[in-house]
Amino acid sequence: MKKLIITLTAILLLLQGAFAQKVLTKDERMLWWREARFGMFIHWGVYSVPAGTWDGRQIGGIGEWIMNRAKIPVADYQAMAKQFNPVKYDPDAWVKMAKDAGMKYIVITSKHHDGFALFETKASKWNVVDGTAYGKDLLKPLAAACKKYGIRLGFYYSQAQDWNNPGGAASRKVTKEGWANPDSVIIDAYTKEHRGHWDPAQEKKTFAQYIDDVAVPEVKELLTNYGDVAVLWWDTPTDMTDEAATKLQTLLALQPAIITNDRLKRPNFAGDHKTPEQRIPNLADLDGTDWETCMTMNGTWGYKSYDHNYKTPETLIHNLLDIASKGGNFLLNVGPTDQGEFPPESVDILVRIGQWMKVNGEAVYGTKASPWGLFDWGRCTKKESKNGTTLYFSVFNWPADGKLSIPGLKNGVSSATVLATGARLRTTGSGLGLTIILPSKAPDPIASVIKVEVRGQIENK
Ligand code: H79
Repeated sequence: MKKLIITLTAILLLLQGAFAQKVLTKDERMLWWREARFGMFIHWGVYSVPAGTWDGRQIGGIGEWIMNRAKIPVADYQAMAKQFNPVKYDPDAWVKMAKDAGMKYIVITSKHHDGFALFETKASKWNVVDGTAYGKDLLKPLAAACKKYGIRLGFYYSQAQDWNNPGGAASRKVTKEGWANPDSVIIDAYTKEHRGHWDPAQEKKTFAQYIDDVAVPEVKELLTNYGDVAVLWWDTPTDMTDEAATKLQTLLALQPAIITNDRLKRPNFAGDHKTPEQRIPNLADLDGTDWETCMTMNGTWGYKSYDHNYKTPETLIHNLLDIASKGGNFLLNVGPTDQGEFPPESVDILVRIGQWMKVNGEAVYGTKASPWGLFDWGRCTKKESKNGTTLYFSVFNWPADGKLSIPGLKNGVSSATVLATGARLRTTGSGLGLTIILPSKAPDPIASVIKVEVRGQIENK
């Protein structure tokens, strides 16, 4: 009897093991992501110390590029890590702000192009534990807070560009304005002959050595030491080879449910989703591939003390609805300070978006693209069930005549309501489409959602 129980237990354990090993399909892995629709990008690192100013000059462009744009020597840049001491870092508060804004996932720069690791690593001394007064892993407590609040956590990792770990790549792009450094001509000639590098310290190893010594072991640590990793967000495949990309891609097996983007290397490594940056694609550009627009709230990803050029909550909510109506995700950035705080403008924006999402989030989460594309008065999303279709019409511009017309909607209507209040609305149908009779005043100054339940599927698409 005892033997039988032991044998049965062993078989059960084996079966369980077999199930855990089951390879997930892409649809299975993408399920939560396609429902989430809204996430937070966080760009944080040593660049938040200079915060856009080097040597008394305000350096143009995006803040996390300051080392490259100002051609800061490796030793000088690394010295700034000593001042990176985010004593006000409160990961619990960060995650709560994301959650209250209606975001379902967070992607944080575990390492940006400056190569600085926000986590404990054995592969390089250039990390928060070994290089700063703060001396603690920043991702561990963030992972714990995400778990607590039910927010998925993903890691951005700059796999190719790395301006501090020797051998890492450096973009060779020259901006229209030229290099920010006054000695631009000399430096430009130097960088051209040195794979974009501007300091001999960057060239003590080959790119292949950098991949083996830093990128591969660090990604392995990220995928091993922080629990479930929802997303691996690669960026800028400068100098990447198929060999290097394969090594990194193989590591993803450590997280069977992980989702990855299209920036590991081009071509041949498409990943799961496309990543339009700072723009929302036109309907004509979409080909059925999953996609996510990443965007800044102001003009920079990494914190710049003097960039107060923030988009309005209205613009950002309209962006989210535009994106959802086209079937994409919105990854909206926050660039915390070197103290570990979200800029106050970002906090205000998140709160305002959260107020809207609390009332109207149903029009975003788990929805699919509009069957009709765009309307001049706003955007549409839809949900399909066995017997019918729910349509969400987010009205940006309230019609002066109090009539919302949806040409081409010929299905029978079960109900039409104001999502925020539940107030029932009258509709009139014709062979051409549906007209919804609206209240005289818009219920929401930013976007008012009209929820319409119709019978059957939408036929014209
Ligand atoms: O992490 C954020 C950016 O730092 C990164 N991707 C997002 C998510 C990014 N890397 N490269 N780019 C974006 C585009 C490259 C822009 C460049 Fe430039 C033009 C590099 C050099 C010229 C902008 C202007 C950066 C420096 C000057």
